Amino acid sequence: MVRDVTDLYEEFGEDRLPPGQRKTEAFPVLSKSGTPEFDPESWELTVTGAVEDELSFTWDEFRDLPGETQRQDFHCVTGWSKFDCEFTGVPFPELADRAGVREDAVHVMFYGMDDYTTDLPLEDCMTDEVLLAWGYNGDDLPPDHGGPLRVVTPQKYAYKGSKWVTGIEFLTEPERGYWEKRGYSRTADPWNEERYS
Ligand SMILES: Nc1nc2c(c(=O)[nH]1)N[C@H]1C(S)=C(S)[C@@H](COP(=O)(O)O)O[C@H]1N2
Ligand SMILES: [Mo]
Repeated sequence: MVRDVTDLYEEFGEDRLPPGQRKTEAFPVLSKSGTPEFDPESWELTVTGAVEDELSFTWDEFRDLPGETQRQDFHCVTGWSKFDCEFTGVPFPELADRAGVREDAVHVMFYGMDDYTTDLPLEDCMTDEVLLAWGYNGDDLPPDHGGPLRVVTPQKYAYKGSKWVTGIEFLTEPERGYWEKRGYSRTADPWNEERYS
């Protein structure tokens, strides 16, 4: 079963294609550095910080979590948008609920295996469309696109979705991630063209 969430733009703007974006059929790869190696034996995802119970998952444990498939759009801040991507994975709130988010948590930092980081306000993450995705169009998520596991954020520019994610940290104060330190927006709403801060 595929849940179509491509209408979520209606919450944010008039048009499915955000202003200043071009639609592409390709799926370009955008990485700040190379594609890291994945070893299913040593891979670990940790959920830490302002939570009741810090969590860690092996690859097998993570794959046993209940997942879902969603049809989503993908908007890169450099100006391309790809419609109708089918991602399979675990909704962020499912993971947050398992850890038990503390009341003083306000922000989230995601960590990728390539030393990427990106941050979002907690409330922007607590929506089912933010997926920790291992599947793409019925297959495993390709390594260049963040496999084995990435975050996707269809309501934000795609730099908010860390590829090769292995860490999620709940923060009591906002902090800036890799692109956010370099001038990109902390909130990154494509319909409001929040590209830079
Ligand atoms: N770990 C990591 N995640 C990342 C990036 C990166 O360089 N490293 N690039 C970001 C940017 S700018 C975009 S547009 C998307 C690109 O995803 P894609 O390569 O699958 O198109 O991943 C985002 N997540
Ligand atoms: Mo991007």
